[in-house]
Amino acid sequence: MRIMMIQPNYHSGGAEIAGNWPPSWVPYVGGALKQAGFTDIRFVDAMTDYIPDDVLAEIIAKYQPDVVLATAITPMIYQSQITLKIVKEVCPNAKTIMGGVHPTYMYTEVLGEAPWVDYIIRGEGEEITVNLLRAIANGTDVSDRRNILGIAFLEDGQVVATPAHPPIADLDTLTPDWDLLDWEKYIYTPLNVRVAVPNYARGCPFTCRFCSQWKFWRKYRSGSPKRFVDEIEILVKKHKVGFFILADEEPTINKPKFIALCNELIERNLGVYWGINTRVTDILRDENELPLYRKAGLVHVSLGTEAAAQLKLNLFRKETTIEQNKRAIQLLKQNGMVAEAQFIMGLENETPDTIEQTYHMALDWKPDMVNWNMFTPWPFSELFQELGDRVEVRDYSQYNFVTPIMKPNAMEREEVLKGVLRNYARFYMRKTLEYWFVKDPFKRKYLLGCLKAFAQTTLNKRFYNLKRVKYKGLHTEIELGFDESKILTPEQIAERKQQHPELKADVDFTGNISACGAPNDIEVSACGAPNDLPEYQGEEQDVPSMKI
Ligand code: B12
Ligand code: SF4
Repeated sequence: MRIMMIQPNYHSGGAEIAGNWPPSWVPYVGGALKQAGFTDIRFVDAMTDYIPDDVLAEIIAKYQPDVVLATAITPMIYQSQITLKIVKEVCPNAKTIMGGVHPTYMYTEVLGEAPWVDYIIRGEGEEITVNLLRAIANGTDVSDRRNILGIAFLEDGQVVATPAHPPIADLDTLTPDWDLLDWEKYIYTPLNVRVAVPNYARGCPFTCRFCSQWKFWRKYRSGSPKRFVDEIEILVKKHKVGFFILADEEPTINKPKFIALCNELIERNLGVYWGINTRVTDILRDENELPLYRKAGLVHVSLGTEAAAQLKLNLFRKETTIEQNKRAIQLLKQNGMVAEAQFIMGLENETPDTIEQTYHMALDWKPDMVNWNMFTPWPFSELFQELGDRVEVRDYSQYNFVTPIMKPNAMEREEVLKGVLRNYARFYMRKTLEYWFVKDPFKRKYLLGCLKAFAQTTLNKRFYNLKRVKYKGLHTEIELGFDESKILTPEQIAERKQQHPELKADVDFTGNISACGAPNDIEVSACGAPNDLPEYQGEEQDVPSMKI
């Protein structure tokens, strides 16, 4: 069976400006397929290679795949739908499969808009995809699909979603196939080395209301440090990777294990540098271990310092304080790491003053880098349940952290964007000088490399999608470019909610049939498959249990 995996050609000009990034779902899902005996797999990275649709059509037609897999985060969803439409046009018999965070929750909407998608994989992809492809290979997928956990599809015009597949019990059973990626093209600009995005832990034991990742993985798990470092060794020795970013939401929560991971890296002395996203509280907790982390090659820590005001922190249920943020940044810097702070902008209470405050807070905290991300109301986040009635912009292609989706009460969206761009300009103008005087030569080189990435992508207007900003003398005009047909009036929002309740996100993974086709209102389905979700609790001993 010929399998093609496609990363859709979507760009937004945020985090991707630091280089060309390999999509990790490909080695992880592709590796599981290979392990199960599906060896004829080809990957097309239409994103990194900026492959236009007509060229993609030619590539697909030439390969004649039997099955095509495409991913979709929220802003990529339309391009992912288009990608699979092209597949059906050029290879009508090929089965089209979509996975990733957006279709996992929004399968009803996706299948309604893109009925050419044969299957949606809901949640963690490895085991479900193998089960589905086995059925496709045997020719039994249509007859047996109601028994395959974790998928959604259209049947006689109706959306059918099976209950969730259990989370993968042991992450050490994952078999990522790094050979599927063409490593020459994945370069991290700051260090000019090959970059990888391996996955050590999945899930998050916290419950920030604007985020949906903690729900996506459903249970916090991490692999064994030794097994994980085996993968890093392959990446470094075989594929010449010089830098990696952990794909994890929360890699540090299990401190003894994280220390073991660092010790393993130190022992193997692979000469690789790496970065993580983590929580401020973990950095404060690990103050004494930070030298060890740095010795293990951890050079870049991005902190979820999301909101600049305590009010916002409380709204986000982030459970941290402004003082803690400042202290964590200091600690990282004292230990020779690059400290990156994140702000979330554009909430309903944003004003020109609060935007200005974030700039001054950035100066006060003195992080090496700052990102001002636009608040993005994922339609499957808890916060959306409150805000949904006021989210008129439903053009998901702009749900990308660089576009103000919400209109604050006291400002226009364009003003928010201008304010944020002004903060970036002022902050990095200062840093341009400062970076040259950083004492640690490695950190200096790294930061100047970051500056290069900023400069390059500002010039070619990829950074923050600057194409939208037109300077006319002293006047700046911004064209946000929303698809007008996807901007709803309050009446349309109310009508949609009432007449199409099924379009709501299915965040509980319950699906709408039981595994064997029995009705969903009995506790355990006839074949014994549970209808409810597995317990939401930390698997590992020192992980706090979920607060929902
Ligand atoms: C690495 C990363 C990136 C890299 C992307 C590398 C790449 N080429 O894909 C970079 C830095 C470029 C990036 C950019 C952006 N990112 Co990003 N990124 C991540 C991060 C940190 C890890 C993703 C990852 O690799 N996970 C590990 C893999 C194994 O998991 P996975 O991709 O989810 O895949 C699993 C399942 O989803 C499923 N699956 C996924 N796809 C498919 C497809 C099929 C067919 C199947 C069967 C299964 C399947 O199976 C996989 C294995 O279980 C996540 C946050 C996180 N911790 O997950 C954010 C995240 C994915 N990013 C996000 C966003 C919004 C963006 C940007 C829009 C932000 C911006 N403006 O910069 C851009 C978009 C870039 C683009 N052009 O599309 C959001 C998406 C949220 C959402 N609701 O959609 C996330 C979740 C972060 C967040 N805070 O919410 N990102
Ligand atoms: S700490 Fe909060 S924002 Fe980060 S992954 Fe966990 S729930 Fe999401």
